[in-house]
Amino acid sequence: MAGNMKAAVEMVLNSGFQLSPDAFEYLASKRDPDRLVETALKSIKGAGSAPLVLDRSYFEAIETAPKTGDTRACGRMSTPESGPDAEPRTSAFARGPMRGAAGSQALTNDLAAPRSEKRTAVPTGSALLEADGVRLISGLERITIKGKASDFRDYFRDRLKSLSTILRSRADVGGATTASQVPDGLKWHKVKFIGMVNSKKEFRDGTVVVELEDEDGLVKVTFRGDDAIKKKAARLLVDEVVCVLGATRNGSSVIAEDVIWPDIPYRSRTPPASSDHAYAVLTSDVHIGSKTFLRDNFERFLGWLRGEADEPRLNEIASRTKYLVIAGDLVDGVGIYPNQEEELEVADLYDQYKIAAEYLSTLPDRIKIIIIPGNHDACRPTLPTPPIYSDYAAPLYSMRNVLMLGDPSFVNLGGATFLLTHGRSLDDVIPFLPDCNFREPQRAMVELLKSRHIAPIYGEKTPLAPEPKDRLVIDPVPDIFHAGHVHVEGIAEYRGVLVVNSGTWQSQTKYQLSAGIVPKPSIVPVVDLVTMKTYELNFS
Ligand code: D5M
Ligand code: FE
Ligand code: ZN
Repeated sequence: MAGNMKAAVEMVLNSGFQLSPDAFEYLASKRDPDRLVETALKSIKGAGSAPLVLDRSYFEAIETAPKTGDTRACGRMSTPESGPDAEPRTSAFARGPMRGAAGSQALTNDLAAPRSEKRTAVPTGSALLEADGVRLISGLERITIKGKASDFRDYFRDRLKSLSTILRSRADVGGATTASQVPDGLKWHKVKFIGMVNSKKEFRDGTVVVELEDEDGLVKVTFRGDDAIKKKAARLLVDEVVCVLGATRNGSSVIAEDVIWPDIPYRSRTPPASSDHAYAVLTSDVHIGSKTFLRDNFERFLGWLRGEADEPRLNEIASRTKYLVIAGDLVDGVGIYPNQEEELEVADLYDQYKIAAEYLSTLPDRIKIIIIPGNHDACRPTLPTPPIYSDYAAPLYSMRNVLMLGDPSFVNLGGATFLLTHGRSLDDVIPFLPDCNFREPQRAMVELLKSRHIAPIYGEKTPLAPEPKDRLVIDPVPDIFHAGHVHVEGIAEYRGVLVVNSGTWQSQTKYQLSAGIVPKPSIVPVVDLVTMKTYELNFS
């Protein structure tokens, strides 16, 4: 692919948009596709609506628009219907970059990566933190997407490979074949195979039919009969990787008897040698800049961390706090959703980060602050997400006790391995997971651990970057899995892993009111890193 085509595709994907196959072909036939894309992205920025999939006609119209005129109104922007059945699914391995997230996320593209971001290495402060018990495992990668039509095929191939390896490490998956190796034409032949869920259909009588695939083919799996197997079928998410046990019926069709998820092994953690109790304070979704930011509560929280509480026991915990982890949405951002400006108290993104840094600067230097991006932050909208742009968040980058990481990040703090992610995919998985809801996001987080993936479903609200290695696979198994995004605080324990959703500092927004989302703000989970005992401190 010509260099400028590569740049063009990269620009589109990094801005969170997708190209339809015909747009891809059209751009590839042009001498300067990168300039065409640049113009298109600018026009989207000014358009106030949010397309996701850019098709050929869009670029054609941009190109034929009068050069001096406003190109905003030109071109057709196609937004795909959301939902797994909105369009016929093709094999994941044949998917181009046309399937993708719909809706609100695309608006975040109003924010272009600042130019300086491309030239300068991002300072992170990591060197300063090593002496403080901070060991980074991953989270600072900046992977350049090749920009080829085959990127998604390679991405899903890696997802299947990584999750198959995890599955095969289980004793009960031993000897499993892959989906395409299921024998054709043999009747009532016992089979056990691994595949990625390509599609799932539920029928009125309760029967569920799932297609499981690998690169070389797919097999149709029918779930019917007792409640136990139907329950397993109900839990299957599209695009996750599982092992199915069953019997062949005819052709390449199988009746399922059991499903095995990659899952995490039971673990008992050896506490760090130190008996010196160090605490990590977990928070997220501060939304500085929003009119609904609960400033008084947040200031009370910071006051507690500075040791200003009345209760000696609370001051004791504060004095032993070594880490403050912020799992995204530190600020409310700008241009994240339509008419957001009406709900902003601080309309300038630079000012929002300046205020954030002023707040965090009031904390003692001994508290190391780890920050990852959320969908409201100044960052690339696709997952994995590199750290917040250093241009916008410069005041944070200049703080010696702040470590800016990407989403997801694996980082060891005081002997405990944290998996940090903002948790955007919770919006995608919660509606599909039985027994999960937005009032207890920690339950869905446990399901993500079972799937061993941070964003199993592709094509809903969470846009994924087709990096050659699927960094959203949960590996290694963390001691603490920390996310936010849902604005509801909740804690669970699953097979020795502490699962925390850290809530918010924002009261109910207009959107949340209309959608019936009730936030649980100003509650802060605090973890004793030696015993893993947790406390929930309420600052409302
Ligand atoms: O998201 C906070 C929560 O509210 C999260 O569960 C998504 C939901 N939310 C907020 N705004 C929207 C819109 N416009 N569409 C769908 N869902 C939404 P946060 O990332 O803080 O905005
Ligand atoms: Fe949020
Ligand atoms: Zn969020």
